[in-house]
Amino acid sequence: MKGIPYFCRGEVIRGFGRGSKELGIPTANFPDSVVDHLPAEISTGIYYGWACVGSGDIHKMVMSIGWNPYYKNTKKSMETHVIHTFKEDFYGQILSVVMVGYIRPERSFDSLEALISAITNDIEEAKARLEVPEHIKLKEDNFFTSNASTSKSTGSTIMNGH
Ligand code: ADP
Ligand code: RBF
Ligand code: MG
Repeated sequence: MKGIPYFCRGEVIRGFGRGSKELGIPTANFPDSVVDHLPAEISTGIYYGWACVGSGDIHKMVMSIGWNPYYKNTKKSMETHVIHTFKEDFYGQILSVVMVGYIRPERSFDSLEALISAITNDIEEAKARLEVPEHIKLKEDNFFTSNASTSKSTGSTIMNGH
């Protein structure tokens, strides 16, 4: 898969407010500055990798990149579901992620239940696929420990392949 691993970070902004959280799948949305920096070779679809909020712990994640065909969005988005239960929301904080693998293209579904069940499968897939030395190694990358991840002023810093 071209373009990955791909490292990026940015501020967590308010998303579409569709109540993903109520469905048990909150997704932290990146601002346009991060979305617009995505290289052309990164195709839309569902990715998995590692994520960390501020200078916190590194967790597994799944990310959706694209137009959410189920909702027919007109704007491309990057939404990350961190596979961890947080005590509080983290709007305004810096989310650092590395995308390490691709799961599937985005698609539309006949019902919200079908969308949720596909996302639940993606989460299980991500959990399993991340358990290999090649991916675990990236968790230790100094991208996650460098100062930038704790600094708000570097909110839209993009780093790749460094
Ligand atoms: P929005 O439409 O504003 O993105 P969501 O319902 O998708 O709203 O909720 C996303 C917000 O939930 C995130 O911005 C973050 O502050 C919070 N949140 C709590 N737990 C998680 C998690 N495990 N993964 C992603 N975001 C989470
Ligand atoms: N939206 C879609 O329209 N089609 C998809 O195939 C799709 N897959 C997703 C996979 C994951 C892992 C995540 C986190 C989101 C996905 N979404 C998809 C985005 C979803 O529509 C959005 O998060 C909603 O706000 C959930 O209610
Ligand atoms: Mg969201």
